[in-house]
Amino acid sequence: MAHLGITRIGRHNFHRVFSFSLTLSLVASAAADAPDIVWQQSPGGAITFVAFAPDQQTLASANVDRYVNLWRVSDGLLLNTLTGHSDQVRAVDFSSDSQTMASGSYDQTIRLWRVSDGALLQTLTGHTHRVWSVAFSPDGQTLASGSFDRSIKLWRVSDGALLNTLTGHGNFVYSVAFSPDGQTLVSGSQDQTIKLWRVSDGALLSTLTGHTDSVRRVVFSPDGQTLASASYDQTVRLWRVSDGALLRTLSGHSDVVYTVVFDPSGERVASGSNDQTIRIWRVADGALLLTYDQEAEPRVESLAYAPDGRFFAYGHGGTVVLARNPFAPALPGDIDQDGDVDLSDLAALLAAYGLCAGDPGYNAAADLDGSGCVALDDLALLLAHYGEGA
Ligand SMILES: [Ca+2]
Ligand SMILES: [Ca+2]
Repeated sequence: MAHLGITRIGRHNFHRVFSFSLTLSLVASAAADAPDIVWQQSPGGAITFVAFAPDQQTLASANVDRYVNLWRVSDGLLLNTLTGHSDQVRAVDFSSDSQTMASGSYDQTIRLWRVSDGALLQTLTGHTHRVWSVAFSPDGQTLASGSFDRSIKLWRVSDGALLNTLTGHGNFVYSVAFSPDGQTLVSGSQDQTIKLWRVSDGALLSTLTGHTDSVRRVVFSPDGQTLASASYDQTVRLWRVSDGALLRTLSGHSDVVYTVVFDPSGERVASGSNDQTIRIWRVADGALLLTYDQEAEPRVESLAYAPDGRFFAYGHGGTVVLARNPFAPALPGDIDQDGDVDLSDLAALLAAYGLCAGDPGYNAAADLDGSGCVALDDLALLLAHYGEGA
């Protein structure tokens, strides 16, 4: 009950701060709010990784207890538990068609699973140390994996054949990710560097230096032009892909940063740290937009944005959480801006129905199409989105 109370207060705080920032064109960065939680589940041991299926039907959470849980995004129902790994599962990723999921484990294997029924499709063996990262290519035909054996391996998904082994990192590989066009692979390592590789032949394209401790996660922006990296040096860094230039260093976390992800718009990154906070930053100028302080809760090791940008998920300790993205694109029809389109919005529209700018009682927020009058087109727009966000 105490937790629910905290959640509720956080949501109110958020709306107050958000309105305030809109009014004064200020950015609220000081408030340590709680996320607006949709659901949370605590299946067992510490959550190590979370990932949404691209169709947003399923959220996967991996944990130290050697299994992966698949959750229904809409309500947090447990759909399946994928067992078989013999040690911690450290990473999961979905194919672009949402039908296949890969998991990487301390047991040195990668497993491919059919999402619909949890059937094990393949077990990929070849790494000689813990697997820390897995990533499907955008076309779903190739899987990349990063391991404590210091190598990156590329596998053919259809038959599990090993296509290439990329070597060059001087220490553990923590993270791998494909560029959106599938041509380039990025990796982050305990050797403090980020490397870019050409997927077609495995050639090393460049090595980005600057972090002063392990690079634990590195990801491409949705447009493929920027990289974000999370490091044990307590910073998040943004890099330009074209020439490897360091664009920005995001400082503020007071302990190691485990993870960083771009939101689907590419305008923000969210980072999770051992300092128990999630921070959301604006890419354009590096401004810290929001800090969620989990306070007594354990570290935040995993984060993911839902593909449509309305939610984000994270693991803290043994709990996997689905929360609303405070910077989600506005829902058409959400007149009172409370995150859903429902009866209160319809009532607000009807109260102003037929009124035009200048009339007493005219409500510009209810004039959804900005025509100057609240009329049938606005009502139709609202009804078309009725029930969304709930
Ligand atoms: Ca509403
Ligand atoms: Ca209108």
